[in-house]
Amino acid sequence: MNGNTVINRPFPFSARQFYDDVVEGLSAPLKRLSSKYFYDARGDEIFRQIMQAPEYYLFRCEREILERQRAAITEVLFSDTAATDLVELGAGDGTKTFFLLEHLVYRKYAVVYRPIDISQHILHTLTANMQDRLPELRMDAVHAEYFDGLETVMLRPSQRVVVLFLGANIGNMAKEDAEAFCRHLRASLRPGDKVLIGFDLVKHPRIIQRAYDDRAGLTAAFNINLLHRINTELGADFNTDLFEHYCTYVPETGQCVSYLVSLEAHQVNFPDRTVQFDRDELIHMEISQKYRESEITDMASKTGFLPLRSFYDERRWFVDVVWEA
Ligand code: AVJ
Repeated sequence: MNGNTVINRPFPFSARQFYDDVVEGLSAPLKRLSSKYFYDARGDEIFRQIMQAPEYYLFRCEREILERQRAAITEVLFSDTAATDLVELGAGDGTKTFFLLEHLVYRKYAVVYRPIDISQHILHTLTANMQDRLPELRMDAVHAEYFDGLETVMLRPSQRVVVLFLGANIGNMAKEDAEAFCRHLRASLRPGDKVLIGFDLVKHPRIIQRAYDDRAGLTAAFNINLLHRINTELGADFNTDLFEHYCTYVPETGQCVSYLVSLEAHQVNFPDRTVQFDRDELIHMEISQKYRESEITDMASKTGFLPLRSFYDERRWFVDVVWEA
């Protein structure tokens, strides 16, 4: 049971799928690439540096919540001691989740930790870290996209399920997509199952803008790295010097959007086609949606969840909500 290995079921995406997505995105009138492809080994590394960047407050806010309020969070999430599958969507290296897991192990809760991530590389790091720091923790990592992974986990005989969706990962979806996501999540759960979702809250626009435009250029490198990945894995010939990262935050919509801007007219070759770029043409790379409290409550009621409690950091810049299915 406690194999502590990374399980590859089902494979998250094939090179074919990646190629098709990239070609489709770059053929659209407004070119786009999906931020879900940011996380190769190098992307994982850059993201871990972003989490340490002074401008990227999200990580520190949520760490504060999970570190200081883990007892209260555990009480709401695990109201009794029934055996539970603790599923985490987009677990990453588990630095913040560790605080919760440590508490659960210490209090001898009957949980199996089932982290799901699109990056096989980070799951190996996560598994090694947990094995090292919490050897008694029962865990099985699943290399998959969110719902494929969740489906795999839900195939198991009926244990209670708690789903963690931390870090404002939900922000990578536009609001309508996040709503569809929550509806789907609710449909995958049984009444009484619970979720803990991390939302980044609206705040002074400059603070948000800077989090995605750090002085050290980590966010820029994070975006540019996807072009390198496309070169390496799909045989394209992007010249990354011809692209610059640009990001803008619009307070009315709560959307922070990242782009790569083509600095000159040029073309990029793929094995079976070429893609034309105009000067100043954009590639839409990533959305990081920020939420008002009322929007979060609305999201719960529209998607069939009952809000139980909200946990904030001291500055109220970030919230982890517990909802019941
Ligand atoms: C991991 C999706 C939460 O949108 O804040 C960080 C990714 N992108 N800096 C975010 C990210 C640029 C991050 N999430």
